[in-house]
Amino acid sequence: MKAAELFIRCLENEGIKTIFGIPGEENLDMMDALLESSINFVTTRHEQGAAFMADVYGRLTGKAGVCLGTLGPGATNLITGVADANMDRAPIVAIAGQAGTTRLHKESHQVLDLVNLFRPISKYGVQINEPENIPEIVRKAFKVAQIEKPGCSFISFPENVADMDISGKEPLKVQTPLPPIPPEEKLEQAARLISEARHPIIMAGNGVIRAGASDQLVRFAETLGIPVATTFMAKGVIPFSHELSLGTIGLQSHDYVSCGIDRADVIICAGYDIVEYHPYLWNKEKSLKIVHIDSSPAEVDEGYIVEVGAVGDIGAALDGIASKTKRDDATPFTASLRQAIVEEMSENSEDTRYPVKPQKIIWDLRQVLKPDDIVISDVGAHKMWIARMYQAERPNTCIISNGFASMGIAVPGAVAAKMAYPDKAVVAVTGDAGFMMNCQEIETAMRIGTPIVILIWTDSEFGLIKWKQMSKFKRHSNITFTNPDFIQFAESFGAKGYRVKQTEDLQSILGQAIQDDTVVIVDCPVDYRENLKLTEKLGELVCPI
Ligand SMILES: Cc1ncc(C[n+]2csc(CCOP(=O)(O)OP(=O)(O)O)c2C)c(N)n1
Ligand SMILES: [Mg+2]
Repeated sequence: MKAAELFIRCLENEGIKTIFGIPGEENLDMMDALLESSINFVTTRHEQGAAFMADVYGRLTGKAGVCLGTLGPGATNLITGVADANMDRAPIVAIAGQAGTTRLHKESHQVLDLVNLFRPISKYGVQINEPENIPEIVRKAFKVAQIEKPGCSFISFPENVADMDISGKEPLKVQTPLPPIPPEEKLEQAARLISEARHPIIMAGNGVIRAGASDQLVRFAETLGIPVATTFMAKGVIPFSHELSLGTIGLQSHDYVSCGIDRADVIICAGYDIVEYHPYLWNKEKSLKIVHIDSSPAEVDEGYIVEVGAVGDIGAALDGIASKTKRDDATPFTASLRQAIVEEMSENSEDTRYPVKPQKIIWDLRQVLKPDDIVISDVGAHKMWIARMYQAERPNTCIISNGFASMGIAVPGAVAAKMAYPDKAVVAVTGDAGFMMNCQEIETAMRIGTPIVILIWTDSEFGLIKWKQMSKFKRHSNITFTNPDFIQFAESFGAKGYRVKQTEDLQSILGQAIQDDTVVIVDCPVDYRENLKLTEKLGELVCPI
């Protein structure tokens, strides 16, 4: 068989059902070999869309999402989505065609050193120079991408190698290594520290979701009566409705949930990545005692000096520590704080002023979605509001990019989420600027039949940047633009569009959009005067505990 066929067989062997991408001249053999395979190729309208689809697919399923582009510009177009996946710890395998090995040593049409280009944004990167290495390369790429901490593997596939014949080679057996159980001694040390703590608190990160250890986390918190704050990327790891939940932490401002950390003496960081929330923002005095429970040793940071580290299987660590800890007083110290947080959530639930307040949009969205439905946020002011106020009840139901935090993830991400979970309603929540960065994927969604709702918070501005400029300089610069008519835009793709003309209609429009069972844009004018009001409110916050 041809090397390209062996390559596709190896992808099938990894359980790959879908590849997102755009064909090119230098991957002709791969595209042709796909015709004989069980793998579905989703042709996107931009390689960035393909990379974001693979990113969200990987994040939701734990299996590497696969994206493909051609050499040169096809590969560079993949980069933003790949970097996003790599920094958000989503498993992804990115594949690019490459020129033949006979012209890689010199100036040559569309040729870039792709392995080097992808190096800072991948865990493993390699060029296939010999067909016989394909089974090892593909196996290694998937293994490295999927093991903790997950990220990107990049494969460059020169066209002359793809066209070569190869015989006697088979895909390698897929093996998934299990994380080791952390040493008993470390669990005991952690238990001792927590037993002696007056006000311990948990900060849970995305690692807990990746480890499938949300139940263990909740059990740990309940057994020991310890409140839980989650990072943006860990939303839903404990249901917001749980009395021990303090909601989400990660805003730069001192938020309600920060009051809990201020009062804590020991912080139990489980599956937490500092990429999400700088320790200097929550451990200014460097006085908190840190218990680090994670799949790998802690990053070095002067604000994150670990007292006890339990490295390995997160669920086993949580169970082990809980069984060894004795707390004399297991009443959570944060009851009044939780009450203030819960009350704030519904403060604007009846507010019908127009344009719609961020808090009200989120409230209404929560009302129409079931606990297992999925929201994918884009990046902007709307993301801050969603992180703060969207009440997630289950892990992986509110997807936020908070490592690389690239605009443009929501629309392609929603397409991938709908492919992964066809029975769940999927809503992309996006700013008007981020929407326009990957709106071309509406065509992909219509063509492949993935019904999604795209809820645009329209302000004709880079809302988040205006918020920051106003906070810092009390004036703003270069943040305004105009939008197309989003309704006509949707209709031009054969999709549907609704404009929210009065706040009273929002909830029924959202409900209808989900029912419509096609791609639907909901254009919702937003009142971002609330942004600076929130900054002022949090600036004057008197902690309720
Ligand atoms: C690709 C990319 N470019 C620029 C930024 C910096 N940035 C973060 S938020 C933002 C504005 C987002 O505007 P919009 O999508 O309208 O959302 P809004 O803040 O108005 O809710 C910008 C420019 C980014 N995160 N990603
Ligand atoms: Mg905007």
